[in-house]
Amino acid sequence: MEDREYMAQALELAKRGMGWTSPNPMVGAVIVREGRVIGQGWHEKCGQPHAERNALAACTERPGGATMYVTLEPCCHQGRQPPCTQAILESGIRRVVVGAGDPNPLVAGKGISLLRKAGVEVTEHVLEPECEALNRIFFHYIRTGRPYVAMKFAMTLDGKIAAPTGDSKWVTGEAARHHVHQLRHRYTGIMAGVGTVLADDPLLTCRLPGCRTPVRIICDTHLRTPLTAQVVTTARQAPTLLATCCSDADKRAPYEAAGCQVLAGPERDGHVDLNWLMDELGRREVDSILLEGGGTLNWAALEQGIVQKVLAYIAPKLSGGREAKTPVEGAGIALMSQAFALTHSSITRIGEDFLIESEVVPS
Ligand code: AOF
Ligand code: ZN
Repeated sequence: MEDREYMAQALELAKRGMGWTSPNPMVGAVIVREGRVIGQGWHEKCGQPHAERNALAACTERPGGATMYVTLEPCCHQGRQPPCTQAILESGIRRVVVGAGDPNPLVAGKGISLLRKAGVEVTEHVLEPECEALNRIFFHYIRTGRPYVAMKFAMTLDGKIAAPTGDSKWVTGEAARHHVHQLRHRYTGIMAGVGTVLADDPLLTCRLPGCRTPVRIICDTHLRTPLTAQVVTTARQAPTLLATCCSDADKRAPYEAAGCQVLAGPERDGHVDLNWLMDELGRREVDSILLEGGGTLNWAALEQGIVQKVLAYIAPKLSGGREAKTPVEGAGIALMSQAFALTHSSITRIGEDFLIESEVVPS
């Protein structure tokens, strides 16, 4: 087998950590000697051993002289875990094949040069685009200190997220809705606006078995979330954070008593300043957010430049109605030439519906 094939195997292993490793990356490692896989492992959970140590621990033969395939540059710093470079050197591994470099400033090429200086042969950039794509969230978070934001919405083919009456159960079919729950498992936070809470009283949790519970972030400028809303009454089972501009301690107290965290900050255009909020959430190790906003919050998020990805579920049906809600509202752009540009678009069929995924071109 070639380097690329073993790296593909390491990538598949890395994906097993999906949803559990944040704010760490997903990493997989395969150890090969004379065409035989003698050990493999992946980073299973943040705070637990890295992929390289798991692969070494799983070796069925002594790894001296073998080759290690790893999707991310081995770390050389002491974090929650000891440096992987040290484990590699102690094991006697002779060659390391790396997928992507680690942009963490504590590593950033130093892991690879340390191995080379110690006499280990290092081959870089094997399946690099795939290895980078796997960790878009980690790469964004480690570079900016802010969460990677994916805007998700479901609409009819004529661009409505609800009927003119406001009814929205359901725009997409069961398969697409199941897919959204899988997404919720992958993101550390789910964000919605108070308008969505008032209209739908959503639970905003992941309801798949064995799923991680995301933190629910509600943008609520004037603290209008009802104390009877599900996101408040269930705050002790799944964390809820209310982001507000209201600094009135008396108004905040009942939410805090119900187990919610209330973050008060500056206002921008009459709403919570989303750039401030992203900095605050990044500091709390929220590396990723699934934005399930209505049109107002979605527009504000786009306009304030905090969105990295768009996930549009499109149902092959028509609603009509001039007043029916659309996914992105606000003032909108003046000229089509000013539209937010999207790139790397792909389309997938999910049941009867379609999912278009695109990345936002930074402006
Ligand atoms: C690797 N292999 O499997 C992972 C790496 O706090 P720690 O010790 O877990 O370190 C986290 C950092 O280590 C993280 O920011 C990233 O740079 C790297 N993650 N490195 O060699 C792994 N998960
Ligand atoms: Zn490591």
